[in-house]
Amino acid sequence: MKKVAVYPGSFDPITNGHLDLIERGLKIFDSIVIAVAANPGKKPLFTFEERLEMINASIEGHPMQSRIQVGSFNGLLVDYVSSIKANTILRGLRAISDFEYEFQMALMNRKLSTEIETLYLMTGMRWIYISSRIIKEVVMSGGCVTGLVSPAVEKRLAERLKEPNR
Ligand code: COD
Repeated sequence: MKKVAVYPGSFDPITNGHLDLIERGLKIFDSIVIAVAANPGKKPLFTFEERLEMINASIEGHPMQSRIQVGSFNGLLVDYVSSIKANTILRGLRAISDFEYEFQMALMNRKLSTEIETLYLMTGMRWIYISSRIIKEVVMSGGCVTGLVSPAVEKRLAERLKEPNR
C-alpha cells in the first residue's frame, strides 16, 4: 500500500522552506498531498487561486513532481485527510516558537480523529529563519527574497507590490 502524507498549510505564499520539507518528506512517503486551506484563520495576502497557482508553478518540473499532488480543503483538516483515505499529516518545525501551536494542533487533530497521526520534520538549516510572513514583510518593505522562494513566487510578490490598492 502506498504511503501518503498530507502537508496542510496556508501557503501564503509557498516558500523554499515548505518545498524543502516536501522533498525530505518524500524520502519517507511515496507521495505528498499539499493541502491548501481555502480559508485559513489568518487573513491571507494572496487569494486561494493565487496560492494554488504559485504552488503549481513552484513544483512544475520538479524531479519528484509526479509524487506531489495539490489539493485544497475547507473546514476541518482531519475530514479532508479522511476523505482522501490518508492517515498522516506532515508538518514542519523551525524553532521553539512553532512548537506550542503545532503541539496544540496535533493534539486537537488527534482528539478529532484517533485514526490520524501528525508527523513533524525539523526545518532544513538553510530555511530555519524563513516563513511566509517574513517573506511578505521583506518584499513589502523593498527587500530581495531571491533564493528563498521560487522565481514564480518572487514574480507574483513583485506584482502585488506594484498594485496601487494593496
Ligand atoms: N521550514 C520548515 N517548515 C516550515 C517552514 C520552514 N522554513 N515554513 C513553514 N513551515 C511549516 C510550518 O511550520 C507548518 O507546519 C507548515 O510548514 C505550513 O505552514 P503555513 O504557515 O503555510 O501553514 P499554517 O500553519 O498557517 O496552516 C494551518 C492550517 C491551515 C493547516 C490549520 O489552521 C488548519 O488545519 N485549519 C483547518 C481547520 C482545522 O482543522 N482546525 C483544527 C486543527 S488546529
